[in-house]
Amino acid sequence: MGREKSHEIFARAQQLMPGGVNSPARAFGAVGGEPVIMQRGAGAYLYDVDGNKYIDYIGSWGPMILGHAHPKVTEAINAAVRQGTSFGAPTEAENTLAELIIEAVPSVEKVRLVNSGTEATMSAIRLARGYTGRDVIVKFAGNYHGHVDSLLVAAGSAAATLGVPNSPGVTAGTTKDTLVLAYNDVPGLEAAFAEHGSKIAGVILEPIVGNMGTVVASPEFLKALRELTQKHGSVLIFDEVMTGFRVAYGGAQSLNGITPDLTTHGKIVGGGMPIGAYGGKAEIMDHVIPVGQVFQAGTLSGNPIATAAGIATLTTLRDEDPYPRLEQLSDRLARGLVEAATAVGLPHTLTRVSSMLTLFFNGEQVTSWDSASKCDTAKFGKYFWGLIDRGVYLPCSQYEALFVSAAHTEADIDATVEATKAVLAGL
Ligand code: KE4
Repeated sequence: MGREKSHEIFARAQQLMPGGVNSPARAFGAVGGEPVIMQRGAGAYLYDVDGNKYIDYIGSWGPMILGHAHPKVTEAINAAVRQGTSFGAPTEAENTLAELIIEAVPSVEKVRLVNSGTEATMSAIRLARGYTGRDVIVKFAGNYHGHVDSLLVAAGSAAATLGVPNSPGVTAGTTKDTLVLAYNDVPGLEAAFAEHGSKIAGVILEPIVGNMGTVVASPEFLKALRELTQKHGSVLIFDEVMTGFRVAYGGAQSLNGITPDLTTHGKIVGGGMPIGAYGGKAEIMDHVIPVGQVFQAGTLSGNPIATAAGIATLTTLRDEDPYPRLEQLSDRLARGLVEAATAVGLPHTLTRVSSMLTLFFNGEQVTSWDSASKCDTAKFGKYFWGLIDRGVYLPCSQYEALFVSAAHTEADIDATVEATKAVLAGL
């Protein structure tokens, strides 16, 4: 499997862009080697510039639940682009996409479209602060919400868990009001609210985490989150940028039965085009400018091309309901991966919710960053490259979720399992 052209293009890319990429997630930093330059996608497959074909399980980090270049999405984009690409004025398509999100997610009564998941979470925490008049935001280790300054924090001194910046350029002032707690840790959450409750504007979490690998919030944790935020008048924010329309049409909240105050979306709602959204109770959302005072704006927010792609994607998901098939395919894949790992005695666990899943190179159940951080990431890197060389393209980090699309087939799944068996046998 030659990748000469890829190597050439990447060498040039490194002279033009930091690390040769426009997002570090694609830089293969966690697995070594250099990224593969892709030429095109079709259904469940990606094709690189050297003509190699891959069964794709990244799906653009989540958006491509229908598969690449789905005809309905492509047609919608083509039709929209002929009308012009952006007007900077309201369009009816924004109503249509907003209605689809509101219909799908009962806790969302009003929604604001933005251009990325980061913008959605940044705006949601600003809204929580503006609505409550408080400063403190709680987040959880191992949860990622985009590159929002105040959320780029590591846990500070164990006691206070006050956030200290984990990126140069983020000031101590920006993160001093961010509390970082352990995911699935109910006593820790209770202690934080006992000490800071009246100052906590909001709590943001991935209700099913994708960013430390797939990790599920326990029912006790979710119940405590809802009760404590309710009791202290804090805003509960579900970051469903990844899980929204992924794990179910109604997202994680439709599975766990917890009603958040605000929800953020991204990825699938744009069908591969740049879109994010934040929404929730009208009473909170009406604090957003121009109705309220909380400022947020965006030149291309709700633009005609992105909304066309999002509308086509969500209506196809709603009308064709691929979720039972995604469950079947993903269960087949999960069983095969576990069988392959067990056959070679590899310490592993696997967590799956619908079509997002992670095979952890770790014999301990992963429930928080503490357990996730014990994974054998070096061995994962070898597994990753072994699969690449056999035409299977996984997320390039142990701390990501793998995604199955409606375009995958049983044959793709079985080929992936066979490749896994071959690679693990050689590790
Ligand atoms: P974006 O700004 O990348 O559209 O969304 C940020 C974001 C917010 N919330 C959650 C739960 C997310 O997973 C993300 C982005 N996810 C990563 C991959 N896990 C995006 C990959 C990348 O940064 O290139």
